[in-house]
Amino acid sequence: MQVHHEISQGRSAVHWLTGVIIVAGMLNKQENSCRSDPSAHKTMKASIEIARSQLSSGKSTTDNLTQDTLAVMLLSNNANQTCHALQNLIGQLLTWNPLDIFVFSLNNSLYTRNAWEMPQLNVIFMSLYEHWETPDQAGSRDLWTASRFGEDYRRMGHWRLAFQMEFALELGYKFVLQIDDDSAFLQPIEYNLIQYMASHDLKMAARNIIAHDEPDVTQGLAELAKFFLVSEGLQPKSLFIECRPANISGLYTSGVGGTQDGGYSTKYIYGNFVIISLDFWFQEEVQRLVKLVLSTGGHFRHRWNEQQVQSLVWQIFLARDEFHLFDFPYEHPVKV
Ligand SMILES: Nc1nc2c(ncn2[C@@H]2O[C@H](COP(=O)(O)OP(=O)(O)OP(=O)(O)O)[C@@H](O)[C@H]2O)c(=O)[nH]1
Ligand SMILES: [Mg+2]
Repeated sequence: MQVHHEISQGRSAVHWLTGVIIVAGMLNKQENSCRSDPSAHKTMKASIEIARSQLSSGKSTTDNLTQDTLAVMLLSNNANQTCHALQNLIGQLLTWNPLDIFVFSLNNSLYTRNAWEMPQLNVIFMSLYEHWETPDQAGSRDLWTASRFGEDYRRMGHWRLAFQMEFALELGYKFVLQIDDDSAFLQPIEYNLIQYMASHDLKMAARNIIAHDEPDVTQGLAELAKFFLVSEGLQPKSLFIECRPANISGLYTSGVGGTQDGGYSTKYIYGNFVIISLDFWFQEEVQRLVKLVLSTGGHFRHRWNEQQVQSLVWQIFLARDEFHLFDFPYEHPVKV
């Protein structure tokens, strides 16, 4: 893939190498950092204010710069994984991609109220606190299916759907990179991802898509999609390609009631690397679907998590050429 462009701020290899060293040192130092006031984080608004003040004390950020900057949303409780992920992002992505990296954690040693300052990069550690929640709609635990997936794993999916997008939108970003702390770019990405997305009019992009999810983790999602399409009077852009028969009669949870031969494939975008346009995500009809999902609690109860829901958004709202599958060398999961 060849993308020709200009980067407004050139960054040398020295910069990112320096960054790697600083990040490693910073994570060590933070073992002793003070815990910030939990009550300050309780609302989305409070978290946005904290992030905003940290951004303003970090690298100079104008509205325009924020719009050209990728908001990287990294969830982690593990200092080693976080350090590895930051080193990888700085080493492989930063040269061509202006980044603000938000690390959300419950690990005291990982967050601080002070933005970490580096000339062309903000790494902002945020506490998860009240945002790491089990929604009321999840109901009691005995209702949850796919019991091998624990509560924290489901909270991760809920947080990605209910918190991270709005947080980035309010801060003025145009694109979110949702990435795992065990994701790794194996080579430098020598083009600008936002410019690539914008110039191709792409709304979502991923690095991997998987043909089927595990059979018991999508219970009811197809039926909810059917309700949404019927009640909204919508024709999906590509969802029926994933149904047998390839129309609304094939939109059902496969395997329920002895119907293994047909139904929804559950093809999904792997959630460890996803870029989403916030203009797209916050379109009214997309939000109606996201809010419908959240109101049912099915994403938590049945472990649809964010990845099945984001995939449904893709298949309902995006034409083939509005979604992109990158093919750069990449690995997940990496263990450090
Ligand atoms: N803060 C926090 N982050 C979590 C927690 N559980 C998962 N995450 C993060 O959520 C992201 C996805 O979790 P993973 O365990 O990598 O999920 P996965 O990729 O589906 O599973 P693997 O294939 O095993 O990597 C990672 O960045 C994790 O660090 C948690 O309890 N607390
Ligand atoms: Mg992972």
